[in-house]
Amino acid sequence: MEIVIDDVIKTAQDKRLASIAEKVALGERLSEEDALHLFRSNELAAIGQLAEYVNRKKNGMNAYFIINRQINPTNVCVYQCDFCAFGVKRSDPSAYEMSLDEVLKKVEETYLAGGKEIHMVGGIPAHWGYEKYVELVREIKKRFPEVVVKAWTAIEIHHMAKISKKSYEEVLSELKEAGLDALPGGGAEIFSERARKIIAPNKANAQEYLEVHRTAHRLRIPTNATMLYGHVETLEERVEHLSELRKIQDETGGFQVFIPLAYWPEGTRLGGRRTSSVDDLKTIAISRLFLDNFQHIKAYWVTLGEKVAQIALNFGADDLDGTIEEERIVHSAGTKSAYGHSAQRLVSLIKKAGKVPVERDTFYRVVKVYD
Ligand code: V47
Repeated sequence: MEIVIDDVIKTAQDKRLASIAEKVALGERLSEEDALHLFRSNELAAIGQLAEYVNRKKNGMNAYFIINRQINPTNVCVYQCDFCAFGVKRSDPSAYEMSLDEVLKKVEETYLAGGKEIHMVGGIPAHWGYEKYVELVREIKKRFPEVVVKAWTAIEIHHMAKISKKSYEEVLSELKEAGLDALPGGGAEIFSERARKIIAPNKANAQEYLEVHRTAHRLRIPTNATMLYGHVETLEERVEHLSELRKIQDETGGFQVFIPLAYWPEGTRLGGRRTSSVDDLKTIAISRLFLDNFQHIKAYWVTLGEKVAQIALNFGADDLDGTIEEERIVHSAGTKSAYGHSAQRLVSLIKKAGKVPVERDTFYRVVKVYD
């Protein structure tokens, strides 16, 4: 179905929405005030239509997924952020650490099943030295050179720099040399200093997160970006977060995809409530509209749930992430989605959303089109 923006312009009850629709039709950049207006608006269908108009211009009818696996080598973490139910102290009965062999076994299973990507992040244990992070990457790449290693968040990179007394550039160059291909977007949470102080006061701050990504881009390591929303942040703080990312993307062009992450409260010290589906869809759509310099917006089925993720593919998103196999971080916080999905299931979700399923690699190169 073709999306006609004129309908939105003509039928919008609200004048500001009509003028935003005009900007979208002309391909003009939205301002922070525009984004805030959309967050405060109840015109969900119109906002979704505008976002989907932009998405189809950028990505046509394609909706991407990847055959991948998440590996979290440990849940032991010094930071103990209040929004996170995954990281525990080393003394906690649920604490675990995988051996190198255990990690390699998981990579092998994925490789044999046609997997294209290992997404590896974890807690940050005080007793791990810098070499441990490099070794995990090096050993995976040595045994499975065809597998793309997307590993370690900016928070982990910052931590490695701290304990090794190296610069971000040195750490990232050494990891790249060991086989690191890309950085995932985790750890961004929310950039606002006020909100970060409440939910994650101890770990790398926003400027440090952004500097790691900037450095990675300079070294030609592509990265992803995230935003955790639905906890203590205000709508203004969400817009500020998107705006920071848009500025860096203008400078470097190194971000591949933006992933809004809906907060799940179960088992966290922060508590609170789940986001509504309306908020989830609006956040996806506004991200698509505001981040005009990002090619892809991911509807992460783990945090959104499969059904909302499927609808999000008609609200501006063009990617579902992947098969994942065993997601642990958001499951610790109560998500009801599956731990992993078969490629066939993702293909079916995408087809039923009216889109063309496209299997991709980490860098959004097409592996297979399911016509
Ligand atoms: O950084 C932690 C989030 C992130 C909770 O780059 C929570 O392609 C919801 O970043 N409720 C890790 N979310 C996941 C992540 C990610 C996932 C998929 C793809 C990519 C990518 C990145 O999970 C953490 C944090 O922001 N998280 N606790 C929670 N209670």
